[in-house]
Amino acid sequence: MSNHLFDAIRAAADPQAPFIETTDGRRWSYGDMLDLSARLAGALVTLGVSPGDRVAVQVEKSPEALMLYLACVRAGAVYLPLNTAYTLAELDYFIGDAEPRLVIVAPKSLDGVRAIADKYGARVETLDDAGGGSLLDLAGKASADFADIERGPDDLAAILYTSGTTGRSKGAMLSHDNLLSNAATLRDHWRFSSADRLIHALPIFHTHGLFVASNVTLLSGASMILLSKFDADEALRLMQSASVLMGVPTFYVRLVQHPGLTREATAKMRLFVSGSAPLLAETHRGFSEKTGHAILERYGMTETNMNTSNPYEGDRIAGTVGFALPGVSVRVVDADSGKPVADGETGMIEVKGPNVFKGYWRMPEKTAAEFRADGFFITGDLGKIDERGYVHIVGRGKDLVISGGYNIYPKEVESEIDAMPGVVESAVIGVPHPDFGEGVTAIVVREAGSDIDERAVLDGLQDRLARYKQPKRVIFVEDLPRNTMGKVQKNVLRQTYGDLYAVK
Ligand code: MCA
Ligand code: AMP
Repeated sequence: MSNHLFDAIRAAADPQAPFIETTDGRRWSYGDMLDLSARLAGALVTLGVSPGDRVAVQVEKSPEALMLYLACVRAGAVYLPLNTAYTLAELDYFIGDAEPRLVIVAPKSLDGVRAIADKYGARVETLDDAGGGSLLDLAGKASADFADIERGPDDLAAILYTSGTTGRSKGAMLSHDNLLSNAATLRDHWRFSSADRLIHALPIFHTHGLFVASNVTLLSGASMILLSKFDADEALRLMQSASVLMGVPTFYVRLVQHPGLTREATAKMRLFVSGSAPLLAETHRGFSEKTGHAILERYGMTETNMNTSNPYEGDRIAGTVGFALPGVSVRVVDADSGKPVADGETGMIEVKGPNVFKGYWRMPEKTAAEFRADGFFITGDLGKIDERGYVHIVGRGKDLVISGGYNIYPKEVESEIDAMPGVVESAVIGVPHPDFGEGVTAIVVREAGSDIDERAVLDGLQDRLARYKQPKRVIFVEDLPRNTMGKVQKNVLRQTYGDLYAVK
């Protein structure tokens, strides 16, 4: 039987070749990958997972967690990874909306998550980051021969939630071919081969660490060193035996500040990729001055996988995200009329190609609203294409903050703050931050007589929102600036508080 994505992964897998190494010295070959993903797929089927069922996963990063993703692909399930920072309040929404058959959690979260899963009729099993948990116990009893479930190019492989500008998060439905076509394109574009060794320091619940980093490695038969999280000392040490690093701009900001970043330290590396948020030109230049390497910046979205990339050979220009990837069409249009703007002019970036998702889970109207009649997806990013064809992202048409590569939708944070006693209203903005790129910042108007302060606002958010969404600062004002239409002028606030996090 054919399984569109896994057949390609299997074809690239030499059972003897190394696949994953962890920093504590554990190793998995491609043969181990085939074996464990088969056993886990068998365990999923035993637990009642049928083709098309969602399997929600909130576990710490580990080789077994990656194998679980592959097991879902093999079992024809829809993998639904969840940020480990999400609170129970946030999980309740995802589980209620996606209605997974099965939820896999870290043992420490079992009690809290079980109460939610019970409510929505989902079963719960555990997986820890040290090779234990009830799911692995079951996998241990399953066969290493698993007949992969038939899946075609358009069948769903994953749903990744991406926060909406209004209302709740939307589940982006990604098909087998969305993932496979993009990973194959990136493998070729970035010249990946089985000789590569990736420093994998990104989380594996988002597109960057899960699909870009892992699928590209798998399709090349390359290997990776799996770090539980990014650490500049560790990354520099590993550069002696690795060839590629993929990271968000914060990785590179921290590396540039590190005294150990030198030409010698990076001499064995072939490629440094950055994405998920804008890489400052000064970081690009600083890195290049210290190492001689030009960071390769690319641009993507959960809904579209990767759209553009700076060239492998040719100029990697700071402040640009390069050219449309082969097979992907990128255009810049006037946001209102939908008509293409002249070269060099700013407009809405739209994309079309095999990389673009199948729509938002159970939200046909929202899906329809984000596509043009000719099939182009409206990204919400503002950009321009220069005379050499390089795409520049110059802003966002959507109210979004990106902090350390994580997206935060201000509306979600504002709704939580506005619901607190003593608050009239709030505006949440992103302000330049030396480490995270943008720092989430709340500007709050209190009710007359209320003594609510910064601490109280932050404490109130503790169990409601993941830590990275919580404001780094809360500032109180008499009134929010508004335009004549009564709309809050966030640009004025961003200007007023622009140097809040500036290093003095
Ligand atoms: C951690 N904290 C954060 C963030 N990460 N706050 C804001 N933004 C963040 N991103 C909090 C911690 O909870 C902690 O809070 C404090 O900040 C300092 O933590 P620290 O130890 O410095 O953080 P870290 O563990 O080193 O993490 C920073 C990080 C990490 C390495 C940048 O956030 C990260 O790996 N980000 C990558 C995100 C990513 O993969 N994005 C791709 C999305 P306290 O001390 O108060 O408890 S996919 C995507 O966007 C598209 C498709 C694309 O194009 O790729
Ligand atoms: P996500 O919803 O997590 O997939 O984030 C996608 C968003 O991240 C895009 O719509 C962009 O706003 C932003 N993004 C990703 N890569 C880049 C980049 N290289 N430069 C600027 N913004 C980026």
